[in-house]
Amino acid sequence: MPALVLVGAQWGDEGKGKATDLLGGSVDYVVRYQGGNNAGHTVVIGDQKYALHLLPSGILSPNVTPVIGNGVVIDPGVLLSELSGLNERGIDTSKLLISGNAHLITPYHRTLDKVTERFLGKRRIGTTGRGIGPTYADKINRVGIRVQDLFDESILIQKVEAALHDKNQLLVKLYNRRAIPADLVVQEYLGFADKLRPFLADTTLVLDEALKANKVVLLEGGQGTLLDVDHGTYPFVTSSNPTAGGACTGAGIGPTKIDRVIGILKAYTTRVGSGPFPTELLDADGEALRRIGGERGVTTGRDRRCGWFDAVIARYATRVNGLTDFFLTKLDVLTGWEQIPVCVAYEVDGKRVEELPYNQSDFHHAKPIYENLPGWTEDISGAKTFAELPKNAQAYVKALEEMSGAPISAIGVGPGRYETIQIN
Ligand code: 2SA
Ligand code: GDP
Ligand code: MG
Repeated sequence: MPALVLVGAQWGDEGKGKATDLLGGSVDYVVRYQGGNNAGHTVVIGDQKYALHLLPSGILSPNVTPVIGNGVVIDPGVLLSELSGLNERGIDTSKLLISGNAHLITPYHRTLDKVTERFLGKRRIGTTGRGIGPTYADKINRVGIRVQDLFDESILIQKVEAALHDKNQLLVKLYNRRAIPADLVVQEYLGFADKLRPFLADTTLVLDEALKANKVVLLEGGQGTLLDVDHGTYPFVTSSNPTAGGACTGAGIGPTKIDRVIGILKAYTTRVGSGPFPTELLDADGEALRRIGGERGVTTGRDRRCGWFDAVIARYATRVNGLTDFFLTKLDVLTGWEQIPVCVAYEVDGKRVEELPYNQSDFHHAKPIYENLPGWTEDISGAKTFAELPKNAQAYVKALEEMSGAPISAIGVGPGRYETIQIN
């Protein structure tokens, strides 16, 4: 079996960490291909809960080789503390491989992220403040620092000086902040070199050899489809490509190697940060979803905005990712509602539209058109098969499947590794 991709079908936090962990027993490599420590992927194994930010969720499966691909942006201090945190809990992280081509987040990227958000005021993106956008901007602008630069002091000095040349002007003159001395950054980053050296690898070559040897490679996305810089709700997006196409560039694998793309889909919708969200609930139902679903940012602790399921978005995710199937998550959170509204289409300027409007203003004005589906009251967290679900829960899943354009192959009924119904 070749490679498979796991991608968030909404605005992130659909439960990708749990899904990756669940597949961990049947895959050989798990690769993060974009994003950085803005991600927060939760895995619950027995009574242990892990929050992973930079490391692929497969790091918790002993048989898996975890890989940080070239498309990821790495904050080395955060990476090392995440590694030592796992080591202290008895997790072996020695198999980790890191691409020498991945870009590094530096203190000036973090500072720029924060000051630009402050400057934007009400128009801010609501970033995680981890320096993600400025680091990707430098990558595209060809002034980024890569992992491999840590191993050549003179190159590192040149690159940091070049990168800081205009940034310090900006910081001092526009944002009224102190300049960041290049030598301090260089000294700090040279200190990371020896600690990262054991993990350094030509990851695209490693993955190619693995695929040739019939190993299974899982490409794990961060964030979600609607946060994609090309296909999301721009500018309220992250600065990378979580969609399936990004998996190819971010891991260095050709599209012909991928035969399955799984969309992780929450049974309702959430979003963190600013930007349009047609089914958002600003009432007691939204509050209840947040409370029951534990909808709080894993990285920043921010409350997540909550709303009903949006089939327009799910159909869009099927289209732009070429999804083969969905894992539907958090169905248990909907237990207890008498009626569950589901957005089947939007009304834009008095007209019914079935597909996500590509025009930003249209999407901002889109009003959800709801259909009410009957709810259920039985506790479903112990259900092991589809047949064990109450009839109305079965009908809810079937309706979502029909509207979303791809089959649902697994259903999450709780946060634990095995609280999942597999559908063949
Ligand atoms: P950034 O920091 O530049 O990537 O922010 C840009 C937008 O992307 C959103 N974003 C996220 N949305 C959902 N979950 C994310 N990870 C954390 C989590 C979020 C947290 O798992 O809970 O802890 O707040 C994530 N990362 C980035 C972000 O909210 C902006 O809208
Ligand atoms: P990710 O970023 O997509 O990995 O998702 P997060 O970890 O940010 O958020 C998902 C949250 O939902 C985590 O707290 C998970 O433990 C939890 N979770 C995942 N699947 C399920 C499920 O089926 N039911 C419930 N109740 N919680 C779930
Ligand atoms: Mg998350």
